[in-house]
Amino acid sequence: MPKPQLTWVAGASVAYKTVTVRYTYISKPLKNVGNSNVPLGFRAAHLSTLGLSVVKSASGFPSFAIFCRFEVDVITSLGLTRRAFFLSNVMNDQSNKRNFKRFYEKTVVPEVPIDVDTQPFRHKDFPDSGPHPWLDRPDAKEQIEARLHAQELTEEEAELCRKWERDGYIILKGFFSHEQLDATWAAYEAEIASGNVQPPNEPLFEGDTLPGRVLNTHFKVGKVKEMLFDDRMSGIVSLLLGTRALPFQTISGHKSSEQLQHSDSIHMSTYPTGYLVANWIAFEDIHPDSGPLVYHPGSHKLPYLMSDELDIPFDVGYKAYKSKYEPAVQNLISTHTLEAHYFLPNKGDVLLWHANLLHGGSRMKDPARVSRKAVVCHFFAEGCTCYHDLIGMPASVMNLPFDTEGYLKTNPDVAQSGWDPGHHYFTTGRFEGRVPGEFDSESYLKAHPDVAAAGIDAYTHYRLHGYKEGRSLK
Ligand SMILES: O=C(O)CCC(=O)C(=O)O
Ligand SMILES: [Fe+2]
Repeated sequence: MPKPQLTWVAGASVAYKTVTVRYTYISKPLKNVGNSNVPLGFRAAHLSTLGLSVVKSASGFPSFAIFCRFEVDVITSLGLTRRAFFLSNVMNDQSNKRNFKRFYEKTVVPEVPIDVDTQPFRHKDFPDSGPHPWLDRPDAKEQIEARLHAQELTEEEAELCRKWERDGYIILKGFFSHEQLDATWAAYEAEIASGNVQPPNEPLFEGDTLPGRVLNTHFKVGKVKEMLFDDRMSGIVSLLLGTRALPFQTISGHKSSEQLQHSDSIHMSTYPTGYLVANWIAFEDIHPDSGPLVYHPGSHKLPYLMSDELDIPFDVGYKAYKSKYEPAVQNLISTHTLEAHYFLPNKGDVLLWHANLLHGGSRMKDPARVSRKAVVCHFFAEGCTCYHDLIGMPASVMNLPFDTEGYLKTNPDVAQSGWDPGHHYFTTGRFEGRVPGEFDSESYLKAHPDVAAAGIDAYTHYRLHGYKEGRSLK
């Protein structure tokens, strides 16, 4: 048998993107035996050792394995390099893929399952269930070290995890390039100029002409969407959550929100609790007088303060939020003497905060220095039930069936009340047996032949059973 020789024909580095590494067995050219797509990037690699092993398989025939030890510089999600080794059986293409699957590439599986079709979307109505995010568990510190030791984390990643566990936030310096930020902001302003994006007029002082903050501009501005779906950022959010990140919402703004401190979990909530991460991306150097983001390190370890505890009914949501929730948070800050930090980033820096970290937009101090250009992205974890505790509604990512027009048509009392139809249905209507649209017996029976076969009246069936079973209307 000729001495096996291997060369690797590999990749020019494509920073931060998946690259393909190909290595070919040249003494006997086979197919392209190793062709592995790795999630991050290789910068350089060399083959260091090679071994041939012959093992007897269960069938009695020998099977061959050619082992190579590759040394590679892996570009991590932060753009840092780490020397890694992997032992690869080049006869088995799949093994490389397995080697590079990160531990957080999975979704949340709640310990107590719920029926999302009948579940009210209030924190108090969900079971008290895990799993908790890995960095919120009592053994988080040990887990970080164990994963570092097992080379599942780089030292840089471990340091981010340690800080997240301790302080509930991290800052990434110079994460986005000035070119990307300028192009994104120009695209955002172009949509404003054309009238496609209409910022609310929210003057915060006399003579304030800056546009108000806009929700979900990523639906209209492709470049904002690119930032929400940025691969490197998703990698970091996933690392912090311990599961795949689900990009959810963006808020773009020219100035401070002047919003009092809060935890995002009352606005953007998850079951199980705690699977939210937000990032705040600075589009310019932020001046201390412009009303910078204020946050309280360590406050993420306080118990989650949700609507039920303050007796906030969903139908008075924001009124009670102002009169009960915000004072309660101010109270927490003074009782626990929580230190206030102000985020004074340079353009391109990003601050990421934990689901329960208290933060807000501080007051502007100087009308001549109010520009504070930023985009905030909010991420959930895949697999959670995502909702808005304050208003008792599912989050749009839940994609539950609801037909606004049909609901208004069949529920004239709702139409007359002026209540938002979706809000009425999800918080009240469905518990009164109302249906999420226009009910048509014929299409219901067609969609559910078992109901037709049983000879039960379609509408009666839906109200008594179908809705609880999550059956579709048609
Ligand atoms: O930028 C601010 O002023 C506050 C942002 C905030 O609280 C959020 O987006 O969750
Ligand atoms: Fe917030």
